[in-house]
Amino acid sequence: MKDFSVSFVVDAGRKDAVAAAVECLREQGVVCLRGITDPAAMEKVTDAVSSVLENPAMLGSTGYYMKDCHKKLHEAFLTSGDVMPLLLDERIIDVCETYMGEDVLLQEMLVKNDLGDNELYFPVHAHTGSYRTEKNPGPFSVGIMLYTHDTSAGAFCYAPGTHLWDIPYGADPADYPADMQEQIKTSMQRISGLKGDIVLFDHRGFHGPEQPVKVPRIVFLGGFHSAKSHAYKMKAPTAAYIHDLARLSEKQQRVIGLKSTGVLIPKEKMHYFSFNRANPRTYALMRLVAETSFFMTRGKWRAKRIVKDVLRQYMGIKIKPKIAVQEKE
Ligand SMILES: O=C(O)CCC(=O)C(=O)O
Repeated sequence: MKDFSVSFVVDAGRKDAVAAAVECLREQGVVCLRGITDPAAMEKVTDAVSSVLENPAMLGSTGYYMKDCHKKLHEAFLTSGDVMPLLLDERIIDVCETYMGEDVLLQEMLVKNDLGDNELYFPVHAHTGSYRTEKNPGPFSVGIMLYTHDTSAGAFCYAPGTHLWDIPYGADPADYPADMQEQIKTSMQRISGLKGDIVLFDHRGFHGPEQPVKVPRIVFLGGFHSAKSHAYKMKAPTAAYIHDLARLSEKQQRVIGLKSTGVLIPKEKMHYFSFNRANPRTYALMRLVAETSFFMTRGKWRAKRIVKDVLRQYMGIKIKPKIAVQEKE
């Protein structure tokens, strides 16, 4: 895949960074804000991400989610308290709100670790804003991606200018006339980036990760949608820790949903909570293993209790029950 040939990087240190980013979004449909993330906060975030990606979340243990064999996922804001200020930087909000010309609300935000298994599982697409309650022409949501490491192979790709078509034939390039398909193919370019870069993109333009590739990649991925055209609702329930919300400004709290009127889809319909639906046999097997293990452990407890009762009743030996660590706290 060829790298983006036109200028799409805006230095966040520029005085006119917001205006320049909005201009780039209008023209290309995509922009990369460089130098916007605090390097020390980025370090803390990447350490937290590495730790969360070490083990699967099972029966309440912390760790990653996996609905298919290609990628690990996790809720962005539960990864580290430093994530929210980075992804809800007021300059990012200003770019999105100026571009869309109205207030925005968080759509979703997750960590995605594509494993680099050399398969094409997330083909090029555009978003149609199907969750909208009010459909008007023009932008309805802006995607956001934070690169957690320098990224080239497997980076996000975008076909500049295709956002201006306003998705006349839907999400799938295959449904477009041949000349438009050709244009999507030839204009598609890779947004190689550096650790800490924030990429914003109009969801109506054709995009997707570079695939197939053999290298893994970890990004924060999500979006902001127009509040009005989604009835001031967020896309889905989004988890965050209360003490982290306290660090946010009023504007950030509004965008993260503290003044939203609800959600458009329930939690169990969210893709990263769909392991049981996507893998029913594996889920049934893992459930059987867990439940059998707990059943056997209950048997062990019972046997121990019987022995203790016998010792107490017939030999007068009393064994004090142990207090678990958490119960002492
Ligand atoms: O993972 C990527 O690079 C692309 C993400 C994407 O296509 C999307 O959020 O719709």
